[in-house]
Amino acid sequence: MERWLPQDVSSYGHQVDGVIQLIFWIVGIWFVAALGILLFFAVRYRRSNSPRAAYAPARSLRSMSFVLIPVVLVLLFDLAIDTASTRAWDHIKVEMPPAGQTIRVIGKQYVWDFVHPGLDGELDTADDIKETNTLHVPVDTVVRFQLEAEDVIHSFFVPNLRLKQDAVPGRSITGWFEATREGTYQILCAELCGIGHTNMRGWLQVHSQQGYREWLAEQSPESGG
Ligand SMILES: [Cu+2]
Repeated sequence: MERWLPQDVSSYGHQVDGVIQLIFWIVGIWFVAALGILLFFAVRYRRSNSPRAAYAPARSLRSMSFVLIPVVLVLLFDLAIDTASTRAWDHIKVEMPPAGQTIRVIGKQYVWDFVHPGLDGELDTADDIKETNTLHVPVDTVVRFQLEAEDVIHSFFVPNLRLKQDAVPGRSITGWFEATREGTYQILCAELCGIGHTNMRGWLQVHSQQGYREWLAEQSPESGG
């Protein structure tokens, strides 16, 4: 199943994938079972082989159990999914690990603007580095983002990070991720935001720690570049 999903380069990606797999197997097995039972009954109780169907009200516990048992089963499987997904949700959305880096992501029709802190590590200072459609981060570092939208609702989607978060005008939404592998990964907008929505794409560039420092130095005016 791992092969069907984009490569996981996120510290919490395995938790998201775990929930997807759990749901896939529970739903998949019951889907096949339900179709099998339907087919079996259709053949077993076909018209040429059976008396005419009659309406039978469920007065005994035994006849009610045909509904009650499936209800309990659905509830139990639902609780299993809830338990697994709550654990992932708490880790990803509630607990906020200390940030090694804070960036700002601004969605607007039809580009992503990324604001990186400069060498001082602080946003909203003179050495901030603004790039359109390319986000630079160091590997194995908790990156906290402040997500904003300039015009309409967008959604910051990085499939390889298992990250998708709506960007809402007038709000600054905080989240985090930690990329575990160097490379270049696609960033998409996952909220239909207008005529150019499908072209609203960017790239996440995950550098080595050393490579990120070099990139930062290159961008800084003091470096003489
Ligand atoms: Cu968009």
